[in-house]
Amino acid sequence: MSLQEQLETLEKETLQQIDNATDLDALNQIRVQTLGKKGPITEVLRGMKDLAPEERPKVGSFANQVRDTLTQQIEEKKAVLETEALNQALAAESIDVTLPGKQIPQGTRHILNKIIEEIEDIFVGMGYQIIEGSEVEQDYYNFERMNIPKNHPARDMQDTFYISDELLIRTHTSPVQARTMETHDFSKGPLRMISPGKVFRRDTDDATHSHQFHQIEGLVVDKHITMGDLKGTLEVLMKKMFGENREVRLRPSYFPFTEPSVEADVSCFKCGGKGCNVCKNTGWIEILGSGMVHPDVLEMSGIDSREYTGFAFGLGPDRIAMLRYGVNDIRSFYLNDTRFIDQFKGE
Ligand code: 2NL
Repeated sequence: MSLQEQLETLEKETLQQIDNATDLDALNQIRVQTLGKKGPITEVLRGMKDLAPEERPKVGSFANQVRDTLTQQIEEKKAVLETEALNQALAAESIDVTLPGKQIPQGTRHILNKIIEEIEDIFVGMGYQIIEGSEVEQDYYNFERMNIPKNHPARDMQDTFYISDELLIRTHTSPVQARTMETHDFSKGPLRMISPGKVFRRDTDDATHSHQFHQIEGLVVDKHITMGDLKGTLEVLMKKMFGENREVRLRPSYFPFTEPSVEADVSCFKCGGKGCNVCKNTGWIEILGSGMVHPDVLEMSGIDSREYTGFAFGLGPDRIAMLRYGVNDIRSFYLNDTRFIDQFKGE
């Protein structure tokens, strides 16, 4: 077979192969095999030196022509296969944007935190500082400084979890206030603070008691602070929490750290005072304990009780959240069951 004939056969066969190629890999293989350095065309061009000189231009130009034709055909086929591959990928990977998306579950604030933050906002608006302290406390700050010495009967009601004889988890947030009173610089102005946080007691857990619950205590110390300031402050708090028409009633009570001590009631937010199931037909809801800071408590914090007076109160956000949202078991707050808090979404 002459070189010319070999090239014709090669062209014919390769064109057929190109036509048959179904993917880019196969096509690339054809290209390498026919047009590559070790391929037949290179081989033919290399064999030209054995030809008669007058044959060389003819065979050479034919070889180039075959190479150009094959190169062009491969390029064209490549474009076709690439388009096909792209269309296939597009079809396989197509996304139906009209399908409903995957729902990302959205959480909600815990109603207990909602109440706490609401109360914080009210007091920040009246110029109070919010101060959080340690849940682990010394017996000294938790009890002694609150006028509850060892063996005082009030320790019975506030038994707690002891880490050692002198270290415990706090039964109220009062130690935060005791610590603040001893460091406050009264030359810079009065002390106005609230301390929200977790507190602990050795209570048997039932619908209204939990061994861990929350407290927000408030404290104002300055010259000339009176029970009138206390009542006015509580009225602002209750009106903002339960409605403008609420009234506050004070009843005598006892706490070791206040003198005099009072129990504060708010007129019922559900019936307005006529009597209903929320206020147990009394028209009033018991809401917090408070009083004038005991002079001994001031003195123990290094404050001159002849010059300074103060009022303090303590309230339970768990109880307020239960009243507001109609929750009848305090333990629901601590179950970590999202079905519970989800009920109050959007409230
Ligand atoms: C209640 C009663 C109360 C206080 C807390 C207090 C703090 C200092 C000085 C004096 Cl530093 N008192 N706190 C006063 C009266 C009552 O809590 O039944 N809470 C739920």
